[in-house]
Amino acid sequence: MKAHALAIGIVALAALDAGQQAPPSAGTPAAGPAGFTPGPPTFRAQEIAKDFGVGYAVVPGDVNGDKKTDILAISGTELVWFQAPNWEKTVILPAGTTTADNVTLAPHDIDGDGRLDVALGAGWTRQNTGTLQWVKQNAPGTTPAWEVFPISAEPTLHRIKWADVDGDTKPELIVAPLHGKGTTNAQGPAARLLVFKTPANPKTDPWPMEVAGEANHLQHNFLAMNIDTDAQQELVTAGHEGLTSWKRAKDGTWARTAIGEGSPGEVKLGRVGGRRLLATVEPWHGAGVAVYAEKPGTPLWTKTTIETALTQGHALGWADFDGDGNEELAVGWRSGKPGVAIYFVDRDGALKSKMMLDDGGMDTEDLIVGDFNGDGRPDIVASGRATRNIKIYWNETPRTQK
Ligand SMILES: [Ca+2]
Ligand SMILES: [Ca+2]
Ligand SMILES: [Ca+2]
Ligand SMILES: [Ca+2]
Repeated sequence: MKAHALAIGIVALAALDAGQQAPPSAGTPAAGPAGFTPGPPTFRAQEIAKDFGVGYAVVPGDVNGDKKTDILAISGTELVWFQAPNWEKTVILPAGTTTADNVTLAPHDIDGDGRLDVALGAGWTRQNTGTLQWVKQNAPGTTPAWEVFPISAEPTLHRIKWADVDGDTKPELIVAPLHGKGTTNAQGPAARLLVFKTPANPKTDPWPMEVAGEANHLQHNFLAMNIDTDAQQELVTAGHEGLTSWKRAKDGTWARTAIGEGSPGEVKLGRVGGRRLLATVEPWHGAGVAVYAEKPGTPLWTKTTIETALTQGHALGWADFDGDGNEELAVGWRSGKPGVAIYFVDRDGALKSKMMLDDGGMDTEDLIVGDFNGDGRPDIVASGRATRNIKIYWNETPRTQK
């Protein structure tokens, strides 16, 4: 029975992908990663947006407060949301509202009125711009439904996230530009890492800002996690200098520690066999995927390379897709023959197997994991660059394990 269900799942995915157009750049497809084996997780793809433009980022969030997790997304020009469970699209900010391109977003109820707001980074494609603003969701029936308020500006602003780095239970807005100010052709000073505190009146008050540090080049992404046992979160940046953790002391000074060697460009936290693993794309926009295993007693996590043949690896996400209690790693890449695949590793970070999820139909710019239909099985949402689409990959793995 199980093998039969698995075969149907693979056929369904293959049929869906057959209808996809090849990305415009495809002539002779570049050789891609090899060595894929079937399942066991089964997925059904649903395309919720076509002709979306460059799908720079997707994030989860309950926009309308009905306890169902919706999906927010940005193209270069628009901020939109897709409402669960039917994924109807609503434009929050139409083209022309922000300085093109939108590049990063982080939902949070910024003014504490119970309605989800959105912090948004834009100005990506213009020289020496980089704008930071928040988008307030007004009460239902109000015109306008959403309003934009500026926060700050930083050249090459690239990734933002909310994290509680001082342990006061209220998250700060963390901002990571890709480069330092004045960088040209990737040559220049290190990029800053910035922390903004939400003021009492975020519509009118200035947002207090702290510089956590200025040490990374090609600071492509970061995450927040609690590395130790205190209340506050630490930051882990992925950049040319490797994986670096950042910890704030009570006096507002920051200490940084190298925790992973290499030159990674993305980073996501997973757990296998009770051990924490950090996955990266390496190098920045590169062909490789590495997994770093936490090693008690030493700051440096142990690195294992599990993939070397991607074209422009760009997005990662960990979840327990097969229900065995260990997380697997979803990986998305772009250009050449793009795609999404799932990698199975052991608790040391060594590759056990990998399965293709989308072979050519998703030029992956961003990817998130989460349970988007409340059935207890983690799904995957990805947004495309050349394919200009957004897909949900519904996890339909039979619940026979665990
Ligand atoms: Ca909702
Ligand atoms: Ca709000
Ligand atoms: Ca698993
Ligand atoms: Ca699900």
